[in-house]
Amino acid sequence: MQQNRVILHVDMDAFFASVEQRDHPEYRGKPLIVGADPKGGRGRGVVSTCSYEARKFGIHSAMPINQAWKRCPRGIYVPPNGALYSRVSKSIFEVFYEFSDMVEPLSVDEAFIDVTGSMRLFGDGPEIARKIKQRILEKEQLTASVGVAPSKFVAKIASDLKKPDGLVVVEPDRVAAFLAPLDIARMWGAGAKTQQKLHAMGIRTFGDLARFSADILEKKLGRAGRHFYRLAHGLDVRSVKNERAVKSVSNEHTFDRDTLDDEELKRTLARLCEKVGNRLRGAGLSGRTVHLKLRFDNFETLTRSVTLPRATDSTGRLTAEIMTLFERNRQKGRAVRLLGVGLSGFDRERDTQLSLFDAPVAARPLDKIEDLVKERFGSRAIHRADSIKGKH
Ligand code: TTP
Ligand code: MG
Repeated sequence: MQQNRVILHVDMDAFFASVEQRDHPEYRGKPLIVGADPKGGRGRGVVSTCSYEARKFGIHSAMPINQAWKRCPRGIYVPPNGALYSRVSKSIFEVFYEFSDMVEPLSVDEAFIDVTGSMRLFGDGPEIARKIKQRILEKEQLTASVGVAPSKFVAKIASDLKKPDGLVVVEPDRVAAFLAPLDIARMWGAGAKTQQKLHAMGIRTFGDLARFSADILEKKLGRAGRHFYRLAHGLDVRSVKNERAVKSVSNEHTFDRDTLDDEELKRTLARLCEKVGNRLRGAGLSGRTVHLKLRFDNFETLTRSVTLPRATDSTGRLTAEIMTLFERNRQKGRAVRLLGVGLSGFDRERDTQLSLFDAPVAARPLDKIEDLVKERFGSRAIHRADSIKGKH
């Protein structure tokens, strides 16, 4: 039996609208609509989001702005300020990473966080959820709602139940009881048609669904039926996918024990660069911005980057840049918990640029040989001298 995971789902409350209300006290307590210009009821765009005060009028995300206007002409209408929300989003995600390495972003204001490995340091799931809420409030003066559960599916449902500023904890032995009364509309991946079918079978809640066997559900609903069966019984085993940014290639290593050992640190960095370089070339990508992540034993985390004049996919170049960043930012005498290496700023024109201006891969024989050997024998088959014990 797999060990129970403890997964948090964090979702900011009325995100864009809350940021605006924070920065403009005159908007607080009022129906605030962030979105397209309503143009006195003739606007053609949509609502991005609105404050909870505006939701009382039936306004919601993606509603045509002229409909919102009809429902609440006296509301305050403001255009979205994307750059501002991105900054706040980044700051919130930094809070998540203070508590765990395993963070899966779902959108600008929402993520799964697997905290199973963080409990020794920070307390149990509910305790970490409270700390994250508190940190976000102190740092950004914003509220978040959190669900704590043994699976992603249940955590996501839980975070939504007591919005705003909610915290809902579902213990592993309470999953079935928690789901039973909930509307089947909350089922993941069940569109309008599937819901009609479920209703036709007399299924309105998760409890109703749980009374059917997997075989019958599969017969009636196809493969989705078996999937629904698993979800309704709390058997969601999908793990939190640790991916920091969609547009970067990166790799991290958490040491079994925090380390001060110079040789071990540099060897690990070299190996991470090797992996990243390998993946870059495998995906046909080259990038300009090199990132180093350095987490100390108390979870304090530094991220440092350098942008190169030209894009690269060379392991050698990446390693040289990373070693410079590391030397500049390490704090001698402080033990390291985690190291990460990444590359972003991908060059879209790469194909043409490569053939015209850049050295083709074959001109860097070391990279080429490494890739070929790995392709053939697996990633452990070959390592550069600087990532093998005994150098440095
Ligand atoms: P959500 O988390 O879906 O909504 P929310 O944070 O505004 O409200 P809730 O308290 O219910 O979580 O989306 C996050 C942000 O993404 C939201 O503030 C605005 C933006 N967004 C859009 O621009 N268009 C959309 O259709 C949706 C759903 C969200
Ligand atoms: Mg939200």
